[in-house]
Amino acid sequence: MTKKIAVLNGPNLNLLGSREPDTYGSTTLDEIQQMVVDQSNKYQIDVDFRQTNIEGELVDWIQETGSSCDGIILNAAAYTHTSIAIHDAVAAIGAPVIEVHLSNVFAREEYRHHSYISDVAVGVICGFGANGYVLAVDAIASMLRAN
Ligand code: CA2
Repeated sequence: MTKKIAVLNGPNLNLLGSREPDTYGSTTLDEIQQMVVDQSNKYQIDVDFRQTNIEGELVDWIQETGSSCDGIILNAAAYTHTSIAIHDAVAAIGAPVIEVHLSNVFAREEYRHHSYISDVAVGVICGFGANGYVLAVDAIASMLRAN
């Protein structure tokens, strides 16, 4: 049966490709979406790809896709380091969540070293740029195959 994943992106990730290429690379979010869709097609996985700058909307989407999808790839961006609401939403759903960051947050400012998501995610991928999303698709596909 065809599986479905959601890829949820948080604040300012819509700016990818336009600024801060040294930190986040030059790939746009639309290009990342295409990379995710191409990789997911290899596993016959459908993709629901979204971005929002609004914390509550991200919480709503985690709740919604947590029941409509088989897994979630989540880059909550700056909310990763601040949001107990997103922690609680991830903890509340049944679907597995893979946390992704383009940059290696541990090689950056101290305030980026703590994540409210990591302890409720199945795993974390960070520091591989846009390719991290593709690696996350591989990880989720292998998890879903095992189920
Ligand atoms: O490395 C990541 O993927 C982050 O989640 C990106 C967040 C940052 O707050 C996290 O610590 C790590 C920031 C996303 C902002 O994206 C921009 C892209 C281009 C220009 C400016 C911001």
